[in-house]
Amino acid sequence: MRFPTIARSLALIVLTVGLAAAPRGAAARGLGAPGKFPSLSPHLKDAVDLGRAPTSERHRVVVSLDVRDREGLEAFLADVQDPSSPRYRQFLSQADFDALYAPTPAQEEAVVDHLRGAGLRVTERFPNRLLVGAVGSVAALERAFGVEMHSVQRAGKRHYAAVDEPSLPAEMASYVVGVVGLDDLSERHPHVGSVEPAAAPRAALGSNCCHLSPNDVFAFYDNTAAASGAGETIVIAGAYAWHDTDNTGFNSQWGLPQLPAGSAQVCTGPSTSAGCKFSSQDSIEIALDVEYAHGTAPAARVLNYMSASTSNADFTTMYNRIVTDNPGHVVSTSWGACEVALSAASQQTDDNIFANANAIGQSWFAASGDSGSRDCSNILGVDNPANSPHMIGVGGTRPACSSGLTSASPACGGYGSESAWSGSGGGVSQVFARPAFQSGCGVPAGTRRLVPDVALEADTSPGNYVAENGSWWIVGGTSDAAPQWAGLAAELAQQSGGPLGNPGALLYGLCGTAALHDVTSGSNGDYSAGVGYDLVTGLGSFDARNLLAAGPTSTTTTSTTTITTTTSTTSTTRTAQPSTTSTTSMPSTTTVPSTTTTTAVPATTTTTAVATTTTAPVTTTTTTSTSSTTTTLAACFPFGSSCSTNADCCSRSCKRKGPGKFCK
Ligand SMILES: [Ca+2]
Repeated sequence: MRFPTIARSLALIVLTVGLAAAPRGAAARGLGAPGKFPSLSPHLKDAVDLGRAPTSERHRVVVSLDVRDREGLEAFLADVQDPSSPRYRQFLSQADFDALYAPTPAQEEAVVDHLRGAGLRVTERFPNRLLVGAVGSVAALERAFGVEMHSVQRAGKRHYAAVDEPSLPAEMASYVVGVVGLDDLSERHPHVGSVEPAAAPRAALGSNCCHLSPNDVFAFYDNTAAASGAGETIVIAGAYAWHDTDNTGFNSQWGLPQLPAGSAQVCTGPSTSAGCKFSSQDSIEIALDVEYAHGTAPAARVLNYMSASTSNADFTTMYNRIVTDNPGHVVSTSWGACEVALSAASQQTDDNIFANANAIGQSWFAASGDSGSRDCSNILGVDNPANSPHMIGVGGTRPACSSGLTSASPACGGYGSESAWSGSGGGVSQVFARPAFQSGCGVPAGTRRLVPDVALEADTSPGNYVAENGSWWIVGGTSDAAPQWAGLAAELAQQSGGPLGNPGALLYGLCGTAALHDVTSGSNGDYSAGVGYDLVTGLGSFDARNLLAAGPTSTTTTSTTTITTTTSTTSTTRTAQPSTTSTTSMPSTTTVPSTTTTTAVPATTTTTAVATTTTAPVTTTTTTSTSSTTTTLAACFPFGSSCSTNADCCSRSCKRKGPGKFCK
């Protein structure tokens, strides 16, 4: 939005004041060094200064600590996806990651001490030490970071914002990425392209014909259910709760099993947070996500990790909870914000979290946005976090069934063709460098990260049936596409007998094969789809049967040790290789594919509210909306929680300290 001249000149005053005065009073408090990346909101230049913020206002921030040995971490992430490397698929435990690549305990302790010294309350600490969450008054924030907090107005709304780049004690500047949450000028949005009410599907197909159900996309993308995600967990990273009755109604309508036991909703903030509640307007996103992730991989558990709010600080906290809880191998997010609206510090912080995720074997998928090549107020740009090099960005297509999807024959007959969806987010990142896996397949020359990596059906026409708040809706957007790719990844992980990590190298290596449908027509505005990789649909969409056939399989390789020891021993290691390549001459036997067990259980889920401070015990609130059995989330207690066995602490251990035992 453009502002009148007077507003723009006031906006300039904000910037001028900020630059001239920073860091105001900071030197006196031993501050003076900025973080490694700018934390100020890019939107500050469009905002009108309303003067100093009331000192009693309280805000939540996240201080981000950088990974150690970034080069070593990136080399590991390349090796762990390279079938010729001895580190292939040897993902790290979180404890290994912490020891090798996390900020040091002393660094984290110094940040905590600094925040407390300024009068802030530290609310979150994490095993990977990448974030320290804190809350406090404007006065305390100004003391901690040497900034002035102002009230500002942008696009007709009142906001708050630091008008100076935050400063830190000099010794911290070398390892602090920056501060997230010193303004509320941008927030996360769902990538639901369009929502239209629909009459109950099939019951009134006449005027309502014809939209896609999970069965239709199952047929379209050749999903045979040979692997249906059994034993896997798909995590939805977003905000707002689902209604169990929407899930049960949706699954009954389409003949799907109900969500498997262990499916649950996890609030990553205080249990009273708005982002952890059902919202008749905003829960459409989670409804779409859970229904189509489940539709793609019906035997996989689904967890809804809910951010306390749509703020960047709360989303960052939620992302890191998914990594440090590590409740599943596959994560999908359909929430984003335009790259040009987010600070570099915020984006680097989240990217570090996603790098940790990839290192422990998690595969993350993000919707690439619904505004085509102009993601932000008609400005050429891409969407975050789909732009992260440790994320698979998922764009959108318009599908055409080979037959059916008519009133007379409502079922989709199978794959006909696809063209690019005009809303599919895509383009060139101005923030991130290109990941090594993004090569070949006609990827244009250059050094910047390109978006998206892949695509799937997303056009609002024909659109997908979604049940939410007791009603049926027709929904489109790249939000359709990301959870279905996550479902496919759950099937791949099940087949491979272990986590995939970032599947970028695998997918780009499959360019030109029957595993992927190359999309060659259509445009998202500034870019057109074409042969090979393009900035609208990436590598294209999947053929599930063929991609599973080309993907890693679970193999048991028996290798004789060559080191002479006192006794001749054999060691059995479990490795997996893409079935299309032969990289070893060692004898191998392929284990039987996992038996798919589809268990229909009552779809009641458990809402687990985990206390946000790492020193507080876990509070579990069980909410049952039906009288049927309640499933229970295998709780993953945070660092410092009381525990009885190691299993309580997931990747951590339960150790005695004083009179009790705690997760360490
Ligand atoms: Ca293409």
